[in-house]
Amino acid sequence: MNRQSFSIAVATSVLLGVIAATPPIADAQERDATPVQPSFTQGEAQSGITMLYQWKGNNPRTANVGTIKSADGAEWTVPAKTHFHAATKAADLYNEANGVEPEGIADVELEAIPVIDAGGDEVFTAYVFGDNYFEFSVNGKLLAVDAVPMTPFNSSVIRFRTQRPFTIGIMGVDWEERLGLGFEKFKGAPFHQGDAGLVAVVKDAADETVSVTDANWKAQTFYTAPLKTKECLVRKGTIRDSSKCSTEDTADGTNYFAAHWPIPENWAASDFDDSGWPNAVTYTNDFVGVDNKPAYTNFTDLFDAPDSDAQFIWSSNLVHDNLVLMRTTIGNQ
Ligand SMILES: [Ca+2]
Ligand SMILES: [Ca+2]
Ligand SMILES: [Ca+2]
Ligand SMILES: [Ca+2]
Repeated sequence: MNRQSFSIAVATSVLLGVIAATPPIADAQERDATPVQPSFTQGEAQSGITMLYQWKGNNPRTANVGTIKSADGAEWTVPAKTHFHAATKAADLYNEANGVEPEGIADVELEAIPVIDAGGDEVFTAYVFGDNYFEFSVNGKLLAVDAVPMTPFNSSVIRFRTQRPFTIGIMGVDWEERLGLGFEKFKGAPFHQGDAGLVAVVKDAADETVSVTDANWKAQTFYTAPLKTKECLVRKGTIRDSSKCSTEDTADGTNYFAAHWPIPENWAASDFDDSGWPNAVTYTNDFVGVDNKPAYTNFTDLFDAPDSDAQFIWSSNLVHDNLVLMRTTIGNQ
């Protein structure tokens, strides 16, 4: 319901003596930390198939999106509804597709990267490597999106101007080729379960690190697949735990399920209440498997700095959780 009809509904409820007016459902569920029930889909998305990006080089992949309906009639964009075409692309730290392949941070001309206005006078620089795709917001404003949705594995720099305290919101997407199923086609395996992970470092104008991804961040999943059965997904409060779901590849995954949850419209805003979200889970470089990815390994002095080591983060399941929202707030100095 829109704001006006909601106001009318509230007024009517009060007139009728119904004290507890019912707010819009997503809002109420987030505020009360009442678990939001997922919608389940089964099989591969067949409609709205759109190509976002095609990479024909090493490890060639086509990144598509599609739509699929759940039994309750809701339509879901998989693997995620993105702003890939509409939003500013984050500048390349390392991107083979654009021929940007510096040996290290010393070879990156940071001053040439435009500063995006997020309201304020202090300039910050964020360095992000995501498997596979991210969208980066500050105080609810989308500043930039990953230039490559799936492959090649790239990394990005975002310079922005804001003031402390400020909230960073990152949408992370583990891309897929079997849309709606969370499977990719990998080295001849037609239904392979791909994994995810995101690492970020934020520095101030004096090159001091003000934030690294770690277990203090919040992370919640909104799309979990493939699920061999719906029952392997355990929901307890706001915990969405797919650790009991099989991570095995399969010869035919077309009957597998997926769980989808609606994304709160204001999830990236500074005043969004993320107290019900789980803390991010950290993963080692080895577990994520970055040793053959120069978009990461050329910048270990950034991502693995001994005094401020950024951790790979994600929700509790690096394989099944394919759309994860992550948040942190950088306080005053
Ligand atoms: Ca990417
Ligand atoms: Ca992946
Ligand atoms: Ca690290
Ligand atoms: Ca996955």
